[in-house]
Amino acid sequence: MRRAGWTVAAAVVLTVGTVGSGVAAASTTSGGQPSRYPIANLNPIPAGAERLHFEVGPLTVRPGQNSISFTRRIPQPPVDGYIVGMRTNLRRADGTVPPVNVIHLHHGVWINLSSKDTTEPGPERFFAAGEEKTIMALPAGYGYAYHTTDSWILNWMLHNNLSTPDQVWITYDIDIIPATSPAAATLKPAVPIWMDVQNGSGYPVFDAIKGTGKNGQYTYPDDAVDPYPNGIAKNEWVVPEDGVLLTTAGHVPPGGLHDDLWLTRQGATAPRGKAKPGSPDTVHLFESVADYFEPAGKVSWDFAVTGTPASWRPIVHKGDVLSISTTYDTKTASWYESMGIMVVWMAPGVTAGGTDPFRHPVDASGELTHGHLPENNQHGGKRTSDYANLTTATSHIVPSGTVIPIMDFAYAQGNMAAGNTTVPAIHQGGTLVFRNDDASKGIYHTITACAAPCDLTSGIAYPLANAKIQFDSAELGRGGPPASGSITWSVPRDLPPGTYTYFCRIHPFMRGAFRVLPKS
Ligand SMILES: [Cu+2]
Repeated sequence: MRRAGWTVAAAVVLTVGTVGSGVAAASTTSGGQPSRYPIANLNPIPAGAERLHFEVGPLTVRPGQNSISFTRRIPQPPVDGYIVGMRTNLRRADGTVPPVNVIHLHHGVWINLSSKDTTEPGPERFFAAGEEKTIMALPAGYGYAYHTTDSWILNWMLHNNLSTPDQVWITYDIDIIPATSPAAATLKPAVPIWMDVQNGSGYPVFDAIKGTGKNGQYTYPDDAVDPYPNGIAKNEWVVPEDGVLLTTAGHVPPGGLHDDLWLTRQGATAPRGKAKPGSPDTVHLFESVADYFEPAGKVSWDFAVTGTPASWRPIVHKGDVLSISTTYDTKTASWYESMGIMVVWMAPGVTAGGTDPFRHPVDASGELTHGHLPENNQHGGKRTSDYANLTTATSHIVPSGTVIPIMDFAYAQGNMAAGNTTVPAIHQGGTLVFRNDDASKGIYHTITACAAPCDLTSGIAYPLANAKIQFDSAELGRGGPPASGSITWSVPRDLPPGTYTYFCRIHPFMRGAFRVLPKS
């Protein structure tokens, strides 16, 4: 089963014009790894456009917050017009951008309640970014029609990695060509197509577990076992009318390697080397690559994604099926609650100037939407005396089923805090039960295996879910996603003897250990 539909009101057909141009600048990054891709120069404001700055806040971020919220009636442009570019960021009261290892924008989704979404029932999702802070820019000649009567809301998830409260503003800059501008008269309308490997899911995530997939990479949904149990391919959308695609860039969290956009046309044959393996009628349209500046590898938010080059203009036909897949690195670590999203922009009813992707390859390499960001400079992984190496600590044997409370951001037994010298131990076949006693305060914790001794400083690249034997409790808490719905988690009974170190994925400074002893 596939979802189809075109729910946007018929667009006014206007004549083509050129307004500004996207110019690629030389690749420059500060710190970390050099970029393999050119960085799009998106600083110039397109001709005829105005750049408007908006903020939502102050937003109080509770200690350990990792919940999903909505803000209604967010600031909007004061004039009708066409939006041609958009970007987002966070700021504190003093104007600085918070370091990503302290507070990060898990995601922001800008939603227009006055228009229907193209790929899901519900209001229109027209812009989104996570901590990778991808910038959206439409190619010259196209714009997203905006009316002051539109009603916007913001769906946001801010993640406080620390145990202290904080306050931030979500900022967004919009490049808009006012309707009264002569430049507006020549624009063609563009509409957002939300493509998502878990489109329509309340919390659109999946887990990419270390060692799964092929050759150290895991592609969703292709490598997943029964990714869509009710038979709806959530990663697909049937194109309701002819048109051209204009631009896209992907969203992935750390561990993500690339998002891929595909087009299936019944009876067509993709050009040589451009077909999806095993599907000659499915052609590759674009690969949005996560290019890591992170010195520790493909493991942190220190990356940017590539967006389509300015010349990208695939023609799509009514009845074609657009689909998305996303690929993660599973050599190094597990990546829990992962995503694969691409907001694709389309000009409905326009095919002039486009390229038929079944005749000529269109999947040229893209351009990064920005370079290395200074808020990503705290990588972690350095030696510290803050933690005790518990792999050599003495055991204190506890009965199987012993409850270990988690309270005030600490594991009650086996806490890796400096000075602790013992770990709780059970015999093989037994279990320990972790219980999150902070859950009533809306604070979620995890027990996630990390490679022993897991005792280095916290940062965006440390610790990782990189233990030899993987386990993860999910986010212990109630109240809906991302919480698992349970405040307890039991250690798997099949662990072989050894000392196991773990951390909290939400608060990476939280570390602990337990031991499994041979059967007595
Ligand atoms: Cu925690």
